[in-house]
Amino acid sequence: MGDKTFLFWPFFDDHHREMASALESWAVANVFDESGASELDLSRKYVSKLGDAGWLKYSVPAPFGGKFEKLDVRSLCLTRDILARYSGLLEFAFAMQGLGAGPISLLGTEAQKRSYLPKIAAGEWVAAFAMSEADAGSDVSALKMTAVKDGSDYVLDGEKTWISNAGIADLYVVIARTGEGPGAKGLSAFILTADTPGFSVTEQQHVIAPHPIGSIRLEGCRIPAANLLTEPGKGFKVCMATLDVFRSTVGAAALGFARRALDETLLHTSSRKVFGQALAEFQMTQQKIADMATAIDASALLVYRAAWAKDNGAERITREAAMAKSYATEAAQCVIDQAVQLFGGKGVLKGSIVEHLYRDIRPLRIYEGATEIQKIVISRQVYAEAGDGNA
Ligand code: COS
Repeated sequence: MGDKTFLFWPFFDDHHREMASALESWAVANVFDESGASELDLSRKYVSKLGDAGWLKYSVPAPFGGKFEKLDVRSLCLTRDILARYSGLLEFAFAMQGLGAGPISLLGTEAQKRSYLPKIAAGEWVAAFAMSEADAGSDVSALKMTAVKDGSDYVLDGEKTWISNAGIADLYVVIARTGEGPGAKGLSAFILTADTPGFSVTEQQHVIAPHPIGSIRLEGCRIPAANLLTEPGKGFKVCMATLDVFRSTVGAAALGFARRALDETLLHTSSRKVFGQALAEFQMTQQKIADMATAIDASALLVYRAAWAKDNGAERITREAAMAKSYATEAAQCVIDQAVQLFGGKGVLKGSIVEHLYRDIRPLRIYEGATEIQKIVISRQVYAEAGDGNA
């Protein structure tokens, strides 16, 4: 990693700095040669590797195989920031364990946590968060999957799509309609294991930054009511509370991609000669580098501000997380685009690092709440805080 000065900002403690240094050395030594292997295989192997090395302990709370009493959002962000510099797939494997386990970590009962979290922290089980449907991506309140109470069970029917880890996950947190009220007020969250009769993976989707993602079908999936997370009708709040935590970590992953792009660009522009001098000597290059570095620091300030606020007891970080996610992902796209520009032809050569980063960053502006949704969230919060009736 190039610039490490941000680790001395007041957001961090000594244990964060120690973890960052150890993780970086581990990442350098443990990234696979990913060429030719399937993203499903690679992700499964990365989850095991991360589990064996103890890095997934950051994804769950301490009494259940984790590192800290409650999730430490700064550690989650730092981990994504660092892993993203070395492999988008490795970073993804780490992130999805946290997101899939997140609703259980944040809102599960003692028994639910005890049953599932240790296996996720050890990398023995792969986790997934199943919320989106074909007609319910940004508008969560429109989702159609049903869960009907039948004695001491619930029976789930419907389809989900754009589910990360579909095909390799052992456990899915599924959001379904239980009908306590209209729209967002009639949803509930359930824990469903992939061996439940009636569960199937119907499609693997192929995206520009390859990772395991696909569609699942639930046909008469019967699960015990003990697998309900919190109360019936609270499913929307489960989603929003989980996303509040993990959206800032998406910003952190974007930051990692942008940092790698800047580091690569510094090396390239220092050695590449045009018109008799290094690219770095042109003021037009220097302006681009200055903009890239400033965008990275501004993103880091927003990401780690959100994480620090949550770790320091904020009940909700809706506004801070939405700012961190939208700003850092959009900024990283611009940083990487400038890197491609400065690499010239090499920047668009398939397999080059900046070409990979150019594809890696794009989905982050969409998943876990597109930039446009984050802007709605931010403006509502700003109006609400100003006491304006428009919120
Ligand atoms: N934490 C806790 N509760 C929250 C919350 C949060 N961050 N955000 C909203 N809520 C609560 C609200 O307080 C409200 O509760 P009451 O009815 O008790 O007042 C309820 O949830 C409904 O909130 P709201 O009216 O704001 O819901 P909307 O349907 O208008 O949806 C958006 C708001 C668009 C912001 C939401 O649907 C969203 O984030 N969509 C994007 C989803 C997404 O990330 N999709 C990609 C999936 S990839 S994993």
